[in-house]
Amino acid sequence: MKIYLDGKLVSKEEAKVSVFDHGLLYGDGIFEGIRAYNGRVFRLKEHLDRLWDSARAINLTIPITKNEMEKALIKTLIANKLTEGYIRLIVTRGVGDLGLDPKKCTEPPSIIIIADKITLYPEELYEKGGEIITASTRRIRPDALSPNVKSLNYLNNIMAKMEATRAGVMEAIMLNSEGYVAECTGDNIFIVKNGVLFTPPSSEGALIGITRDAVIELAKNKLKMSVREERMTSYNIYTADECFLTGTAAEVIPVVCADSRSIGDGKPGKITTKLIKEFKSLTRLTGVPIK
Ligand code: PXG
Repeated sequence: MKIYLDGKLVSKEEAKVSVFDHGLLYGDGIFEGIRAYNGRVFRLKEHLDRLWDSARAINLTIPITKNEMEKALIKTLIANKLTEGYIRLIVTRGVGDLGLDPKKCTEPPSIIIIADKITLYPEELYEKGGEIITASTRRIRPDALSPNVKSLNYLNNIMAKMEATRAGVMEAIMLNSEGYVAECTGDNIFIVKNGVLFTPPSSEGALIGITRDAVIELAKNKLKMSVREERMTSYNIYTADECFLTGTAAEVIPVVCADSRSIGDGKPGKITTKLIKEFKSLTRLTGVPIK
């Protein structure tokens, strides 16, 4: 396995960062999780735009251009002979001292690109649907830290994920500080009610997921559905006709049970199934070629 680290492709063993990197000391840095399908990188421009927005929001200057980042990413995929897989882009604040102040980071931000085969959710989950719970861990308030900054600090999401694991379910709903549904720990959440697709807006604490955007487009353009970004409560989830999650890793995954309530008829919904099919074909036919 070859890892891109600050302009060089190195082995897994050589791919090390300093203990004084503020990415480690403070979670001061940003990342993206991207996927390649069938020899193409899915929505690469959108991922790079989001990474650059995260950087701008935390006042971090990425020391290369988007074009150079794209080239480095493609080079990493080719070096690992991957035409499908998961790509993690990481930019840390860089090496500094033990103080918080990023001005003390004397070396430029570290750029890391890891490309690997993806560990998928079991196929059975897509066919039968999965179960979720509501975590007691709340999403950080969007007025404290925007959910759109994909920072290296995922602690509250990790604590919520541990609650899901402890409960033996695939994911956990995270509520915002007011108790409204924000999203899941690494996925966005959607419901279908009376033929309309609903998902919480970013102002409720949801990351504007790239998969979320793709699914909204597919619902509008291919399924001719009305889509509403609206505040929702647990009640809306429990009484939904259908529910599903979206994310780069999970793609579109049906939810058939939430907090022990069966959703709809307890099977993946018709609209969910159609969206899974549309999303599959979109990922196979579009994207930046790996060459
Ligand atoms: N919400 C959060 C909090 C996320 O971290 C999503 C939604 C979905 O966004 P995309 O753009 O992927 O459709 C994410 C996704 C993983 C993993 O390995 C995924 C994410 C972060 C860390 C790990 O499943 N981000």
